[in-house]
Amino acid sequence: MRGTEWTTDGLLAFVDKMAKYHDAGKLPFALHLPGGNEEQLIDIFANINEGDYVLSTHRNWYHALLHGLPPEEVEQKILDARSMFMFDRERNFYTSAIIGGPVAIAVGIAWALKRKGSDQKVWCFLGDGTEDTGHFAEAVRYVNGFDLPCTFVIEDDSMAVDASKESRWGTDKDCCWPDCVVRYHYTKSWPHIRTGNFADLKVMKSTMKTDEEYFPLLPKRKYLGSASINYAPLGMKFKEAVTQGMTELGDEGAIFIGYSIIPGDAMGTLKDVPDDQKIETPVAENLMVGLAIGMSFEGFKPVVYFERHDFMLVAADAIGNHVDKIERISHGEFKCPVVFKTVVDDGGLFYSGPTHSQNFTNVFKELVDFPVLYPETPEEALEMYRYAKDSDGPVMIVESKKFH
Ligand SMILES: Cc1ncc(C[n+]2csc(CCOP(=O)(O)OP(=O)(O)O)c2C)c(N)n1
Repeated sequence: MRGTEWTTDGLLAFVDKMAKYHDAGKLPFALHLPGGNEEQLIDIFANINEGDYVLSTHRNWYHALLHGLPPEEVEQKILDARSMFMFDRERNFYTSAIIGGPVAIAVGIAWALKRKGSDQKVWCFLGDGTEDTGHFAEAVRYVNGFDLPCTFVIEDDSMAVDASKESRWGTDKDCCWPDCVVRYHYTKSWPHIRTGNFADLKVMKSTMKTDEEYFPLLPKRKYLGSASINYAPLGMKFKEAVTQGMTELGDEGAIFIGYSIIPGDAMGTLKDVPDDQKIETPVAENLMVGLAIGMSFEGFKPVVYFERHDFMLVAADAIGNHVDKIERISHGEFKCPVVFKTVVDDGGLFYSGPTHSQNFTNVFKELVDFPVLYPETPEEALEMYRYAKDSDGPVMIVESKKFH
């Protein structure tokens, strides 16, 4: 059942059933009930086709139902602590509990669909609290500028948790966005979180499971190369080996994303990659990673280039909360084989100071579960980029300028 096949009463009855589960203590975790926007959403989903992508939020149940996820599946996922983690790879349904996360991912999917000449579109739903974020402004500007097939729908109840728009911004006037953004106003019929009623704590305690029971850990991808390979000398310098790694990735169709990659060729290392596989982005690090994530959902192999490691901190949300967690929180439905290439400016001529010299390899090793690699020889550099090329998961490779 999709879109207009749903009625307001049908949607309300679904939520009412979940609210009763909550009050009976059967949902011992965070959940956000939708309500008050049934008619608006039924109208909007009349324009959303099967096969289109729908990206949603912590408050995603209506979007899931209207996009055709069977109610019994949505119900089961809610009972399994996946209220904020509702995914369906087959129906192109994606959510995030981190506000501002999905907007950049939506852009990447839309870029991929346009590149493929697809008729599919992307619909990204967000609240006015998410509209507050810089991530949203970057995403809208990119979709508008490149005319990507993506519509952002602001579900504006004028509140972020319990804070009004006026208290957050000094005015309750709507912000002005281009045509790829539509907005509807509504009044939420439930509190921000849960139902507002006391739940039965005894039942809650007996139902409660652990993090790993709700979201089993996936086998860790490990790079074993350095320990297991006796490298034959390549007879090339470090930078030549990196360049060779880029060329091999390019030969397999990888898309290179970042700034200083068309003018500059990522310090010359992309000189043998065709320009139409390079996207010179705005200086918007979170958007760069979102672009990569979204493209990877459509089968592209993205390589995101950060010309200094310290710039990557600006994209910590996209890397730590999304790239690293997508597979686990979606129970393996969505994979994200993104390659990160970055440089630590820690040596040689043109010293650029303490910030750009920082090497965050160990910080990222703590932050993420995927391999974070630091090649020290030309042989290692090429082998690591070959590993990244063939991996079906994310990999980060940190190049020190002192080896270049
Ligand atoms: C990056 C980030 N900051 C803070 C939060 C905590 N948080 C969860 S929902 C929310 C407000 C969201 O408001 P809005 O986007 O308007 O959605 P609504 O809940 O009104 O549907 C906040 C601040 C979060 N999930 N992610």
